[in-house]
Amino acid sequence: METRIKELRREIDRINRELLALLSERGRIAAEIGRIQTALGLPHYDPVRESEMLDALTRQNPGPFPAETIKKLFKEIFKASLALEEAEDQKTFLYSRRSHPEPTVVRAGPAAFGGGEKLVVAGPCAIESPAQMEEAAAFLASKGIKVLRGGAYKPRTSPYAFQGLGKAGLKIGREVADKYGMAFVTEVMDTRDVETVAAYADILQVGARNMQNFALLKEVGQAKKPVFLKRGMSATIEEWFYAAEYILSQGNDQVVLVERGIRTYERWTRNTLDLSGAVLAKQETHLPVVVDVTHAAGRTDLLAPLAKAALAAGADAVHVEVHPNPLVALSDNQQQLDFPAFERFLEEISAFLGTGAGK
Ligand SMILES: [Mn+2]
Repeated sequence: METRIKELRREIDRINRELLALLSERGRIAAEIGRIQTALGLPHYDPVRESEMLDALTRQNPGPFPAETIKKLFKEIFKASLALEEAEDQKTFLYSRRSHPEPTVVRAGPAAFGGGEKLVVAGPCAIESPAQMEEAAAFLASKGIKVLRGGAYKPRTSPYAFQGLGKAGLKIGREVADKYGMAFVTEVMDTRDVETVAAYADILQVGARNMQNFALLKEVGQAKKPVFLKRGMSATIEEWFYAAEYILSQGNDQVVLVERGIRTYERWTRNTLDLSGAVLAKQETHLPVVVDVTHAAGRTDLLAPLAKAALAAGADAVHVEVHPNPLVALSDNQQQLDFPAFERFLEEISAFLGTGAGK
């Protein structure tokens, strides 16, 4: 009897090998279909085709397995084939680490994002006057900060709130950044302003409210400048990556992803910092990642703990708003740090910055 079992098991082994060979052949053909579908812009999943195949298989099923078992087994095969087709697609995304295993380093003035150095991006929410920016830049530069922020065009919830100084603000930002050897990052909100902003800024910022402004994404994709792409407050991680793809597909590979908190039911913080989003951005893409703790938290007491967590989790930089006199700031005055508070912030996070800014 035992010899008989051995004999039959040899048969099973042979059939396993044949099944494996057939599965592999099926997988190769499914992947080929997937590539053609991708080229034609057709979806991979076709529920009608799937149910037709299952119907045919249950009709032709000779047993001994019941129809339900055959369905279950083949559904698993279909699922694995679909995953194969979708994985092939992801390879073609420009943002994906699969298509670009080496991390992208984005250089702006004295700063390099994604090259291992941990950076702090800091500055006032809005550019309000030459004196305010001079004071902020002089202080920040003395602390080793290499990237100065400041908004010249401000997206405000109310159309009657301070809208920014526009081109005059850009000039102020450029002048003080040059004076202190810093890179200057500022937001561009309108396709009509991209050329002007690019003439003054080292980094163009696409704000959270514009993350899916596809015309703007294409326009900054054509500007030959690094881009800070903030995650929309209600955007999924995938939508954020697709927004980056818009910029990359225009030939601009200098994209930095900025996590700035997403809108949840929580009211004790302005937004909810999605640290897993930042970590996934590092894992799934080759782009540098910045965590904007100011807009994520909306309150100053959380900035240092969140910044430490972000840097420990692999973020390339943290972004924080600093104002010479936050109480009189024309925007976001509840969440900007004054100079002594920024010094304490830097001290608290310094162990997580390595040899970068703040040391
Ligand atoms: Mn702000």
